[in-house]
Amino acid sequence: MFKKIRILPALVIGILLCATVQPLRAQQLIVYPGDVTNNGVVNNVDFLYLGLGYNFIGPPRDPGNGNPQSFTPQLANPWPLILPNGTNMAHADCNGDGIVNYFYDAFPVYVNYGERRTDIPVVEDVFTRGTEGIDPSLRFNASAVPTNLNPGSAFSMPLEFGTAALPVEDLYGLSFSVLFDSSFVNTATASFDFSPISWANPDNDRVYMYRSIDEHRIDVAWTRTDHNQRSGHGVIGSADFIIIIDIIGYHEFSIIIDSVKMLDKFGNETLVAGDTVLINVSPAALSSEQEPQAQLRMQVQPNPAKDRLWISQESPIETLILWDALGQPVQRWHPNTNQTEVLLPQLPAGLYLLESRSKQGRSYQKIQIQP
Ligand SMILES: [Ca+2]
Ligand SMILES: [Ca+2]
Repeated sequence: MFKKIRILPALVIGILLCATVQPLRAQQLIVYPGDVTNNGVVNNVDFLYLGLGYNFIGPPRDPGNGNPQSFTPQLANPWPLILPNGTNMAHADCNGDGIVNYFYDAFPVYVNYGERRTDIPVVEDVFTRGTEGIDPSLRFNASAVPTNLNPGSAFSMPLEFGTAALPVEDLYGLSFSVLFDSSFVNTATASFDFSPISWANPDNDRVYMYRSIDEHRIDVAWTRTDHNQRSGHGVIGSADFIIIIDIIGYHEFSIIIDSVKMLDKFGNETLVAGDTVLINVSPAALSSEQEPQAQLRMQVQPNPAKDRLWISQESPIETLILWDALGQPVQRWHPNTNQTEVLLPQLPAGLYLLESRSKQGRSYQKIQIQP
C-alpha cells in the first residue's frame, strides 16, 4: 500500500517534469555555423565569443541536412547557458557536437568568415576606438625593421599590448584589423604568431586566427580558453610580412591597427588605442639574395598524409612548421638537415600548411591530412 502511494507522487512529478521539459526541447534555435554572436555576420568577434564559451558542453544538434559547418540554417537544441551578449551558447557550438572547442568550432568561423545572413537585418558589430595616452595601446614595434626595405623582402614586427605606464588589465580576448594603405604587402602570405609564452598566455592557454580579407586588410583574433584573464604589458606576439615585388619607386607605406576589441572573461569591453607604423620601401630592384627564395622547392611525400611526412629540399631545413587552416602552428621541428622524416601529431583531417625555413628563405606546401 505504502509503495503504491509513494509511486504515485513520483509518477505525477515525472509527468510534470516531462511536461515542462518537452516544450523547451521542441523550441529549437536556428544556428548559422560561425556566427557565434548571432548578429547575422561572421567575423573575428565571433572568435572572441568562442573563447567565452570555451569547453562548455550542452545538448548536441540533431543530425541535420548537409554539412553541419556550412553557413546554412541548422536546427539546434537550446543550451541551458547563455553568452555574455545574451545569445544562447548553442550558437558557439558551431559544428553541433555538444562542446565548444577550437578544432571543430573555430574552423566554421574561419571558413564562413565574412558571410552575412540575408533573411534578417545584420546587427553590425560596433568598434569603439580608444584614446592614445588614456587607454592601453596595441602597436607594432617597428624599431627592428630596416630603414629601407627592398621589394620582395620579408620583415617581422613584435606586437605589443600595453605599456608600463598604461598596462592592460583583465585580458581574455582581443580582436583587431590590420589595414594597409596600399597593396604593398601580400596579405595572403602575412602570418601572425602568438605561440611563444607571453604575459598574456604564461600558461600557453590561448587560441588565435587571422585571415586575409583583401589586399588591404587582415583580421586577427586571439582568445584565452580557460576563463581566466591576465594583466600585464609588452609583447604578446609577432607578425611577418612580405613586401610585394612589383613596387616601382620609393614609397612610405602605413600599417594601421584598427577596429580593436578587447574583452575580459565576463565579456566586458575595455577600450584600446590603435596605432600606425610607417614602412619605407626603397626603389632597389629585387636583390640577388632574394632570388633563391622563389626557387626554393620543398619536396613532401606522401601527400595526402596520415601519420608521417618525408621532406627534402636543396638547402638545410632549419625549422619546419605545420600550420592549421586558421594559421595556428600545430607542430614545429628543427631538423637542420636537407632530408628528414617527421611524425605527425594526432590531428583532425583537413588541409594544413607546411612551412620550411632555411638560410635561403621560406617555402610552403599545402598538406592534406587524412584520418
Ligand atoms: Ca557574429
Ligand atoms: Ca563543437
